[in-house]
Amino acid sequence: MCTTCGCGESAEVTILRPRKTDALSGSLTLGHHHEAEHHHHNEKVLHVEQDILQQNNLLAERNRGYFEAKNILAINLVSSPGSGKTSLLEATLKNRQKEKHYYVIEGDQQTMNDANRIDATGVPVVQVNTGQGCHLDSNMINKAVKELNPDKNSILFIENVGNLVCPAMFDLGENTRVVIISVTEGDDKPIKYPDMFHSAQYCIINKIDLLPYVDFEVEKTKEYALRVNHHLKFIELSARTGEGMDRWLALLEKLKKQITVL
Ligand SMILES: Nc1nc2c(ncn2[C@@H]2O[C@H](COP(=O)(O)OP(=O)(O)OP(=O)(O)O)[C@@H](O)[C@H]2O)c(=O)[nH]1
Ligand SMILES: [Mg+2]
Repeated sequence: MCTTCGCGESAEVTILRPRKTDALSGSLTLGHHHEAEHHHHNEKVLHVEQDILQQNNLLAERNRGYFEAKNILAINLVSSPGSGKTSLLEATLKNRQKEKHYYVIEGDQQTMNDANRIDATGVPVVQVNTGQGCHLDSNMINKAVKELNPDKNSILFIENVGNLVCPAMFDLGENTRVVIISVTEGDDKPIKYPDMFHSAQYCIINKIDLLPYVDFEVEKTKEYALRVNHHLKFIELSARTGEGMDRWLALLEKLKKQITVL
């Protein structure tokens, strides 16, 4: 269970069976007494959740103000575990422009593994270990940014904890949110985890080098993702082979120009 957002104490649970198994079909009906208990319990969870999110949003606005004042492009990378967030960052930082300054905040429940990988590229990085927490929040970013003390006009990448659910709810004060889906995950992820795809502006479809070996239809994924967020823009790439990386690097360039105050 996540001790920070309380997501383990799920507010609303619907239990359904597929239509085909007719004899067993339909949702599981909870008894009246049980239902009432659940309702009461849900209300409590909801209030706690609102308080946590409100606090988070206030501090996220302060982070946003700080980024704005220093002309920092802050990008929040979100995905399920193993989609290739760190690999994308490694490939990006190896291609970095010498005149620009880059910083990374790494989020994981445990280990320094990802921070060590970024450190090997020579870019300043801090690791946030969330323990039992399943997402980064604006307070963690506030502290990590103070530790990093990024230069004006720099680019700050925030790699969120691998999780397609909770990070969607937590604004970190970033300028841009990028969701990554890799082709080994199945093309229905956008409709199974709509909040994450709804909250992002860009979607990277990673590991396209593996497309010949897996059942994954890129067009179907895009169609599903557009159903939940019709503004979403896509980049298909392979962090491994470098195919499509030019489009990602061009996007970073465009985003950097957009936030620059002349
Ligand atoms: N074939 C292939 N493998 C990739 C690609 N990108 C990442 N991988 C592999 O996928 C695995 C997970 O990559 P990471 O970059 O650690 O993924 P992550 O999203 O940072 O994982 P967490 O931080 O644990 O959530 C590693 O074994 C990578 O080498 C890719 O484009 N193609
Ligand atoms: Mg990682």
